[in-house]
Amino acid sequence: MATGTLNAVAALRARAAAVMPGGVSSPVRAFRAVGGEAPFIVAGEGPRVIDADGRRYVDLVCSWGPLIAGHAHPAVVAAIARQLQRGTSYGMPSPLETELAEEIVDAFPSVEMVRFVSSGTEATMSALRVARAVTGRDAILKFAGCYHGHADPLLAKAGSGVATLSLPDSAGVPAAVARDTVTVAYNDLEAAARVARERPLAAIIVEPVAGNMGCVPPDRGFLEGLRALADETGAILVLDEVITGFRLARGGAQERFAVRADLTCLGKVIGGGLPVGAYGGARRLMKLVAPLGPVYQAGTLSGNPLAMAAGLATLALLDRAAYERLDFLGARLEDGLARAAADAGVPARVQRAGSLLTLFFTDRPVRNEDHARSSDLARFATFHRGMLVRGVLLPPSQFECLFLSLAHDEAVIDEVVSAARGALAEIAA
Ligand code: HOZ
Repeated sequence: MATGTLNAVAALRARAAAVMPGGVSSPVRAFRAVGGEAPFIVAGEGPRVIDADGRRYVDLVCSWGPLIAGHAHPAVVAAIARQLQRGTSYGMPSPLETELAEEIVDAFPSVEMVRFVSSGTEATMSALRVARAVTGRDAILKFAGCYHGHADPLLAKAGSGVATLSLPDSAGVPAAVARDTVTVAYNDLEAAARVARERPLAAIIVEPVAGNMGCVPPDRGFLEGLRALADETGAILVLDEVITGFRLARGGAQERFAVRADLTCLGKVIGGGLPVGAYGGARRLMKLVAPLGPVYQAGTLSGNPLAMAAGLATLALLDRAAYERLDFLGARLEDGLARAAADAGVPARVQRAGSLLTLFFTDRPVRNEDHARSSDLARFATFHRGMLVRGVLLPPSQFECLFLSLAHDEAVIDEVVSAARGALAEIAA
């Protein structure tokens, strides 16, 4: 693909739009919520991406979370290259799967056995199947604004792209399937308790830190309350740690908030930038999965050796110092953005958990999807465009998190804050 030619991006965009809906492989990438045009990326280097016109951006998307080591980290590239020489897929067990499963079991005390799949969507969909099999119940409880992938039962009030495009839910979901999904507001433990006591639930599924309505941490006691509710009612507590797993801490949100899932869903970081997902839990639950038990689930590329190699190389970088560093960088960015907004006189609120954060254009705490939706979306769009022209690529939606990586350093964070000062000054004017 020719790069460096002025307007290469515009030509690529037109070609893509002719053959792919919206010209993209995932809806938020079409920039519909922020206006302007999505850059076409041809390379990533550490904390930056480069588009087909040769423009460089500080990348705060980080592939929506997997790139905790940054783009093309030498250790990850070397691990993939080594594996590449040995083949790309076997469709048979390989030792790398066991190694990665052992890392996960070691990091998550609630997980004794793991099944690898190819995406977070598959992980949550399969975890629900296990929950339904073990409880013999159909209904599930989810929280508005939490996104658990695009399986039919999980698209109700699904946050992420569904919220970004202002869709109520998705078309094409059978009414019979939708009936079994009950939704209440995130952080509303009372509403969750009411539902769980009224209706036998197979599962309560939640993002322990919501990352798909922007960054919304759990209120104190929310996760512990859900744990107690699941124990009381016999529902399976599914923690969707696709974003938080190995990002907030090695043991994810479960380590950070001292809460235990029955089933844990993982993805993103454990694949080091290659497609992967996983679900796991106690042996008594996971032994229901075929071939040990009657819950069927399979995949040609599941446990793919390239993804396993990239995941293992990434996890090898994530020691205590790495998490301290990510937290430090997150705090620096939080502080810088909050000060920049205050200095510009623009009402804004930065919410953060470790290295994921969101700048909401609102002056009140964002505790749930309604709060997130009531922030000033037009202002966010202006801010997004202002950052892009200043060389900073933000997720193109108020309802997604910024992600930092170990490749972002103090100088890069300061560059982002300085761009934000410019973009916010424009908004204030
Ligand atoms: N909506 C997902 C992130 N929360 C995926 C976005 C994408 O890959 O485009």
